Amino acid sequence: MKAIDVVQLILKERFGAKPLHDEATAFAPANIALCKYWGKRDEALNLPVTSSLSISLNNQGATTNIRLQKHRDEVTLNGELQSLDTVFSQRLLRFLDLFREGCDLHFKVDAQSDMPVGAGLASSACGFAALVLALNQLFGWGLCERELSILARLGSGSASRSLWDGFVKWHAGNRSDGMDSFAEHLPYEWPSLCVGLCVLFKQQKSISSREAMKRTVQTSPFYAAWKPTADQDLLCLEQAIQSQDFELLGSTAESNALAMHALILSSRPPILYSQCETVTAMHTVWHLRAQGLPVYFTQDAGANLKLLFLKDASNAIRQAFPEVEMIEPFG
Ligand code: 2P0
Repeated sequence: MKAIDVVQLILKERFGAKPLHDEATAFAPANIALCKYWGKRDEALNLPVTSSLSISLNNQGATTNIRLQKHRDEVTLNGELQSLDTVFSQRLLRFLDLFREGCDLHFKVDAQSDMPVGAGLASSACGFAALVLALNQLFGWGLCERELSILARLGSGSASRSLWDGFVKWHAGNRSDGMDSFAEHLPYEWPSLCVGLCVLFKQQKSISSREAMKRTVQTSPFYAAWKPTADQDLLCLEQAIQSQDFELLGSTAESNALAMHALILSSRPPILYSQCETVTAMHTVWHLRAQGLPVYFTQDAGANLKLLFLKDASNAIRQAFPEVEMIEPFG
């Protein structure tokens, strides 16, 4: 099945209809996975091998404005006009093509991202989620959250989780059309929980998560261990969230991230997202923990770390990581 078939299934008679408005704007928060999505069972539809669970970063994310244009597409990122043949523009335009099949429609897309793009800081997730929300307004589709999550997934898997604040679970599903692979908000608040963004490296990563994911699935001798590990971690995280057990949350998220990076490193040829600064920061976290401070980290497809801690620990975290950007997901 192709992405456009899924779009037709969701839009039904609205497929191919003209937009209701000339422009629309939407915001979507960035999300950080505590149980990671790593590996697809269907690359065209971004269907995952495992379910995953994330926390959204409140008001940090992407704001996307989309407006109709007369003659040609235009893309700007943080106010800068992008050439249409960059990877960024191509991915975005290919996604827009799903919604203008057979119509002579052109768009101007202005994407504003609070997160550095391509640095393993969840920029594509919030970018595609904001775009889908903006398209829903522009065309006046009136889609429900589940349908929006499925459409966002077609742009980028992790975007399916960026439509809500707080904790979000993406169900892997098992249907080949992916209609059971969508995310949903988990109704739990945890006001004292903090996420610290440790931006150690802003440069674009050398290999995209899409490529790295594919290589891991195809070549890591350990990939078979990933599904049972992620399934178990997901159960622990859900239990930790329900009972507000911070040690269980932090230790599970950290181990899950390290297991994902171990898989990635064992790909052939190998991929290592960490830089020296990443490893130093990991040792600092472990040292703080050995001294009794409850702090954990998670790491996505890049060199940066995200710290997990409770508000009481903020001062100690600030001393150890002066540059950290602190976010209160429920603040
Ligand atoms: C996640 N990541 O769960 C994992 C952990 C990065 C590390 O989802 O190919 O940009 O667009 O579906 O969503 C990053 O991969 O990949 C990602 P595609 P995506 O957040």
